[in-house]
Amino acid sequence: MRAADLDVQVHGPDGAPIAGAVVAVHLVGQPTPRPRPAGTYMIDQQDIQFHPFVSTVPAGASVMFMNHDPVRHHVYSFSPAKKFELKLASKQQNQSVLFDKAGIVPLGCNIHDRMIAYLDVVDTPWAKTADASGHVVLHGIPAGAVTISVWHPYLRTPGNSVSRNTVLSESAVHAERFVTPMRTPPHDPGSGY
Ligand SMILES: [Cu+2]
Repeated sequence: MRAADLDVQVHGPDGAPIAGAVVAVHLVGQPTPRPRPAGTYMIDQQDIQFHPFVSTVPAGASVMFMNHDPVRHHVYSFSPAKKFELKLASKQQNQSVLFDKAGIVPLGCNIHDRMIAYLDVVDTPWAKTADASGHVVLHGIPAGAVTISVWHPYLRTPGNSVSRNTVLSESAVHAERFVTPMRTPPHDPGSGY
């Protein structure tokens, strides 16, 4: 199959990179294949924060929750994509949760109100969380028409998301730039942001 690479840069109107933005690609005119979970997906809890602030995981992935704090946490989500709660004793590790349905899963802690994180459970093999420079590279996308979507909890857009269609040509690196307004975070999301 002829494939293309996609290079996406996400930043605000002031030029500041939007770290943690989730970039996802769906095929247009043909079904997007289901993602296959591979490797280990982890959300750490340290210094009374989740790390990372935004995670991208394929539907069907098991995510390991780890607690490095000397206190306990009580992780929960009310998301339609996954309702769960998890009691983690201090320094407790290796409790995993299966995320089998695509959607945004906000995470909170019943004990620490300021602990907030997000999981974007995606239904495509081509999705990734932007690095500190707001940058994502996705490899091996079939050439042709695609929809590129960008999601971040603080985007000031409907659904906290923006998307556009484009056509990827084979063997070239296709570059896209998204400039999108952000709202002020309700609190300091911490160093995992
Ligand atoms: Cu907690």
